[in-house]
Amino acid sequence: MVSPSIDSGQACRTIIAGTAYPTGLGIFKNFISGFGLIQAKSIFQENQVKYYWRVVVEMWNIRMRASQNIESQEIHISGAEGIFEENELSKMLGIYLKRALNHSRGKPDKIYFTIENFKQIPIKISPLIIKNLICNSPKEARELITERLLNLNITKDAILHAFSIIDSNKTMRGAAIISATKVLRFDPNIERGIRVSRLGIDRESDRKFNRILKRLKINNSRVKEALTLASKVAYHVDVKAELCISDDPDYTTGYIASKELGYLRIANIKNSGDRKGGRIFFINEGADIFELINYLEKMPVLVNFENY
Ligand code: WAQ
Ligand code: MG
Repeated sequence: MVSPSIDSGQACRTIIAGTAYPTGLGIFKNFISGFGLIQAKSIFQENQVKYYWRVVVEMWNIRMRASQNIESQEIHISGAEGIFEENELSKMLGIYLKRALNHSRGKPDKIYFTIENFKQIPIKISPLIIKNLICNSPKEARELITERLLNLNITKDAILHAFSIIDSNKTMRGAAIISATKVLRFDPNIERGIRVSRLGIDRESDRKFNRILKRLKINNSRVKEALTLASKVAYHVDVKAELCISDDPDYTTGYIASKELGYLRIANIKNSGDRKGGRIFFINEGADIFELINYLEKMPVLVNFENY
């Protein structure tokens, strides 16, 4: 058996001695150790077997949500999600706490944090392409959204269903999952919706991402988080499109997104001061709802900008 060599090009933090098992071309074998997750990869080069080892740094998912109690009802103020390395946790907790305490929807009286370690290796996906549409009014924006979604074979009934959910007075903290053809809603708790979780930006491409957004003059955490979420959602085979309107009264740019459309930003999607907003996922007929919700909530996904 060939002894393992260290691939210095990978993000090696700790060198671990161990035995590699031949796993076939390009296939990773994962082990959990006290140090973290180890991947041993074998590749064949000129009839030689080489084993490449790397330690995958343990990742953490932070979830924050802030709410206000009004007449015994928990009203959603803000939320945030991300995947981070352990050494980033305290910095990110501070950033999320500041965000929760200074939000345009109001002062929360309860802030929940979930900080969860996971061992599953995130899948890496490419981001949707960013495009911009200048709209002069919410009415014009809705006409345009309708036109684009009809082109994706989403029915008029489904589009009106989506707008009626966004226009309702009860702001959810998650997204509604609805049929792209009929007036049907699938997420089990319609007061809450489904929260897309375990998503983040691949550190290896973060600098490139910042450069791209700087060039577009939109380098801020709101755009980064929305594009990351839209990319994870659109990646699922049964998601036809997403519509997003912020529930923050001071943020009037929203988007529609899909594999075909990309991430289509729409200015003046609502009037300033409007506290209504939400996210809607239009899905294919016959989709496995349980599997889809599991993917959205549980599957760790990192967006990588290397090939953008
Ligand atoms: N999963 C599912 N739904 C969510 C999540 C999540 N992780 N986070 C928020 N939502 C839903 C929830 O219903 C909110 O009320 C709604 O989305 C809006 O959330 O390119 O700021 O955080 O300039 O207010 C998009 C445009 C901004 C960014 C979106 O949304 C750009 C935004 P907000
Ligand atoms: Mg909001």
